[in-house]
Amino acid sequence: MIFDIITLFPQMFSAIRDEGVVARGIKKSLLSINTWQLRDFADNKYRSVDGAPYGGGAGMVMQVKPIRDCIAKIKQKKPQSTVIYLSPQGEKLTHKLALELANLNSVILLCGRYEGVDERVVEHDVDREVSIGDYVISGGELAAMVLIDTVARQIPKVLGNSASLNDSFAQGLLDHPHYTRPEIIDGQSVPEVLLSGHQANIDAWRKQQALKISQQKCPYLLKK
Ligand code: 4H3
Repeated sequence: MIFDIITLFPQMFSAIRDEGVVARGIKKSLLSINTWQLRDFADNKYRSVDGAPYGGGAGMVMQVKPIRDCIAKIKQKKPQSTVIYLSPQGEKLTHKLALELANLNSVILLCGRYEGVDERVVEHDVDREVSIGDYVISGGELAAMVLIDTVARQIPKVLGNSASLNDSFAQGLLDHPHYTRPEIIDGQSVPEVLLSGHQANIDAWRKQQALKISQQKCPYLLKK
């Protein structure tokens, strides 16, 4: 899977490119991350890509032309690419959406800054708008990285031992609690069942814990 990212801050993506699960996926040639500096598509010597909003008000708006030209350039080689704009107006990023996006071969992630992009980009150039939650962040880059990480985990072989099948959300639930050595610390002990060696009982306990925690913290997960 290829991610082409349109951004004013390409360096930010070193955070996922250099370390962790995404970095491993890149090393195994299962995914790649290409960044495109939007300023390279500016048509003025100041490399400016924004303008004041029609109608007045605070902040700046990202102009259509540089974005459209950058998308066209990427699509020369990958005409089938799906263009995703990260914004609070988007469809909520969930495990289900991550599974769906993991089937795509090439994705263009458009990262906004300032007040966002000119609406005509959303109308004409964007295939899908995706949101990581009901809050505003200062740029689309962090949202794009969240999307890449969660989608990458669902691509077969990116996780060492196909652990994505173990993702709690693969069951549509929150995770059960985890424990490791030592057996007792500061008077706190590990639940007996986990030391029993009886795998069926352990599995049943974990399932029951996952259900209980999901019911308490995210009851809407159980309504599905
Ligand atoms: C995504 C992007 C929140 C989300 C974002 C989200 C800056 C979008 C700018 C950028 C626009 C103004 N905030 N919830 N911020 O996924 O381009 O919103």
